[in-house]
Amino acid sequence: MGYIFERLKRSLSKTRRNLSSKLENLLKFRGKINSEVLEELEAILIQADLGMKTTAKVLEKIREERLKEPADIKPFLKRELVSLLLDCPRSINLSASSPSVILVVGVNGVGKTTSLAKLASRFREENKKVLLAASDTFRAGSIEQLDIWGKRIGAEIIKHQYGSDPAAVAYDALSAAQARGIDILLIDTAGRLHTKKNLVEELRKIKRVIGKKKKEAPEETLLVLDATVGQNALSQAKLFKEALKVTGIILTKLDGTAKGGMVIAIENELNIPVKLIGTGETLGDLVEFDRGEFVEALFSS
Ligand SMILES: Nc1nc2c(ncn2[C@@H]2O[C@H](COP(=O)(O)OP(=O)(O)OP(=O)(O)O)[C@@H](O)[C@H]2O)c(=O)[nH]1
Ligand SMILES: [Mg+2]
Repeated sequence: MGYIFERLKRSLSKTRRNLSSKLENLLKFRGKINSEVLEELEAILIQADLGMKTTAKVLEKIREERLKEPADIKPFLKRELVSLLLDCPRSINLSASSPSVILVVGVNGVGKTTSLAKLASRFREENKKVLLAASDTFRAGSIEQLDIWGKRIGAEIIKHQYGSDPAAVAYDALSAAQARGIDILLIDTAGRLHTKKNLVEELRKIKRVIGKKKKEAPEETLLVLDATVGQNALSQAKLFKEALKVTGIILTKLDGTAKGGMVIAIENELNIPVKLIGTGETLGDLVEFDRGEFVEALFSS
């Protein structure tokens, strides 16, 4: 736990400050744990964006275990929060037959394109051949933005005109990836559409089209959520989850928020693994999620 842990810790500093200063106050309470203490704890956890359901579970467990001493709350919370997070592998799923396809989805402005670039950059560092597909054909400037990232990280991009069919771009990109011996194709998508057409439907079409060309593709459908919006991210995730068979979450902007408890609510209520977290705006600001390290960073001084 060196550099990466420090970065994680730094990105969680707002959440930690929010959580621990209030917890410390609570722990100064001299009597035994009573309903007043539990109410206070409930408020603290909700303010850290653990969500109603998850917070209720934690409180129920405290009652169940008949915790008496306020001093026992912190170690209890550490254990409990780890166990509320999923016990599953979190690495990006790449298939044995190249190219692996990673579809990046989410509503507008959450950090899809930036996260895609960070991920692509990481693959480039591993000397993998990477191709980017500009399937956001809607937002002004989106294609140029991807172009710039591509040049910076040494990845080619496949693009069409603005307003063209995002699924056609994805299809062409997969053809190109197959022809060029690309290891990983990453598909950038829009967060909003110019037509009334449902965003989820449009994304499903992308999936269908690439699935026709490669049966297992996309190997990953990564949903990008912005941690700063708090519980709204949960409703966004519900929208995408079933329709698109989301395989993992990238939680961005953890550095700018005190709502880091989001991670626990997402995993506990949606059962989708958070695979990566965004800790800033530069290419290196992407951290693989580890539940033990996360909780440790949340409570460390
Ligand atoms: N602080 C911080 N900023 C981030 C992070 N990830 C993305 N951003 C910023 O969020 C803003 C939006 O990022 P984009 O990657 O363009 O978001 P998008 O989802 O592709 O947006 P649209 O294409 O408009 O739907 C940019 O200013 C990014 O630099 C992060 O982890 N931390
Ligand atoms: Mg974008």
